[in-house]
Amino acid sequence: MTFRITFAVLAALAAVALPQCAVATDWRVGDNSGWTINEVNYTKWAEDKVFKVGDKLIFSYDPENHNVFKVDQHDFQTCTVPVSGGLTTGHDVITLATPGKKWYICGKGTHCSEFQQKLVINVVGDPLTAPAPAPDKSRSSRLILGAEYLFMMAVASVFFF
Ligand SMILES: *[C@@H]1O[C@H](CO)[C@@H](O)[C@H](O)[C@H]1NC(C)=O
Ligand SMILES: [Cu+2]
Repeated sequence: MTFRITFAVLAALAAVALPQCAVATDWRVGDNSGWTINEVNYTKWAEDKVFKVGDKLIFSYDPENHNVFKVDQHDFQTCTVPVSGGLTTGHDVITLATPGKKWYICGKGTHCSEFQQKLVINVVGDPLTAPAPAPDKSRSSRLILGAEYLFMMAVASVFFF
């Protein structure tokens, strides 16, 4: 009886805690098309995805024709290519280290301005390993409180049943 109750509480705890420590995801930007023009709407590509701290973005492309610049919101909107700092290997792997919005553009020709070869994503923090971004604060703390409550229940059940 004791063990059964303890197990049930621990299982409930795991169910609450596990989704928050989900494994990191590797995102191939544009899926099979990769990072290119005339094939992928990158706004649409990113729309239904949840990017988390620790995930990786993989830009796969022909380095003769494309490259990747991480830019700020203004340069993203105006398609302003920085003078340096571009990624040019054709297989650029970027680890998403911090929560918040990230902007990327192609710096070749008019790929950004005329072909919308640009990607903006929002990276969400893992509340158990990284400080949560401000907009998520109330939601994250409620999840943590829920997990802590269940943990206390689990500990209590070990001692009292
Ligand atoms: C790309 O997709 C977004 C979101 O679905 C849409 O608003 C936008 O008009 C599309 N862009 C083009 C160039 O089709
Ligand atoms: Cu390009």
